[in-house]
Amino acid sequence: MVDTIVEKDAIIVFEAENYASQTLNESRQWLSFSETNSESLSHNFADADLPHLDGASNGEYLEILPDTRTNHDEALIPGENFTDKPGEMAILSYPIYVTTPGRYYVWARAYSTGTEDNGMHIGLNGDWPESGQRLQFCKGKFAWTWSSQQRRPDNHCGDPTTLWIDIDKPGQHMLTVSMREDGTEIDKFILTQDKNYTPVGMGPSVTTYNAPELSERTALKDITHYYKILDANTYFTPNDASKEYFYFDEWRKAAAINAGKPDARNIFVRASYEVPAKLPSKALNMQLVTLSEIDGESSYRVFINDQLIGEFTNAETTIDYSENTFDLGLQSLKQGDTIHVEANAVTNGKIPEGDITAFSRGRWRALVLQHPLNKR
Ligand SMILES: [Ca+2]
Ligand SMILES: [Ca+2]
Ligand SMILES: [Ca+2]
Ligand SMILES: [Ca+2]
Repeated sequence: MVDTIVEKDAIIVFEAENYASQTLNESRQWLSFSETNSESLSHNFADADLPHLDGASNGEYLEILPDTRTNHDEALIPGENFTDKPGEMAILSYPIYVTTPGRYYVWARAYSTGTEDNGMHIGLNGDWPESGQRLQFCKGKFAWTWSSQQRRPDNHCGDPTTLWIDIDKPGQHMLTVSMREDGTEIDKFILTQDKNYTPVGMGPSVTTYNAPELSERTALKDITHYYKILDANTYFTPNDASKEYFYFDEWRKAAAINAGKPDARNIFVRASYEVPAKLPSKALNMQLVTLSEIDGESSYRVFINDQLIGEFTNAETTIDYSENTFDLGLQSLKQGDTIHVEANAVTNGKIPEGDITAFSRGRWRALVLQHPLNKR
């Protein structure tokens, strides 16, 4: 994917070759010439000049071919090798994201080797305003040259910054370029609100935007899909007998047992959730996500009402707080059912702590409800 073109401080800079689409190109096409693609340098279309990669920004540019009118002696065929009508032939489109609306003077960097290969039209959002028509390159033959000059009946070469596009509101716009003369070569564009600005050399760096990397999830990593995540903290409440031992470990995002209290050890501590409303599917798959701990292998029991539906023990681990996902299978739940999750705090005798060894804390993160496989 091509980088997103954006405005930065009232300037928009992009490579001609990074267009998003090309349309109305049945008889003339903008072709890429690229130093990284040697095939692009040999073609069999009518053309009067050699490739001009030397000094091309980004090592690539476009030329509109075939070029069947390279000088005054070759026939001018309107609608084929020339068109004074903007938006009629070989339209390149560039989505640009603008934050500062206003008048943008358009500079293009072109390479011309004659008098019949040095013009194009600029448009915006499907319109081709008079101010964007007939961008003309007179000076700088046989060299990459910037121009913002509009060809006028009384001045064929035009004057600097006489070609512009008015952007009336912030947001996404479509900058367009269409053919005027075949054989025209374009390298790069600059749109600027600064009327006194004149580009030099290859011009400034392109103004593009790359979104920063998204943050990846750190919890429930094995859960590939879900109808609802019943996280321990939001949905589950300890019963009276468990209240004094049960707590939520904010740091590790898990329900836990306060194993610092001797009474809390080696017993099942229960937290419960009552199904408040009708669920969308007759049966949902259930998964319990627990955390392994190095000091003990906690066990878990899950009940729907009085019925035990699953019983698991964390495997021994060397990585503290790594997630385990236990499958409870398809379960039918209805309004008013209560789901109980129980955990215990145990020691495996491996981690000394004072006179005894440390206890695990029966940590678990969530009970996950999933649509059955055929309804994901
Ligand atoms: Ca050529
Ligand atoms: Ca031509
Ligand atoms: Ca040419
Ligand atoms: Ca270029």
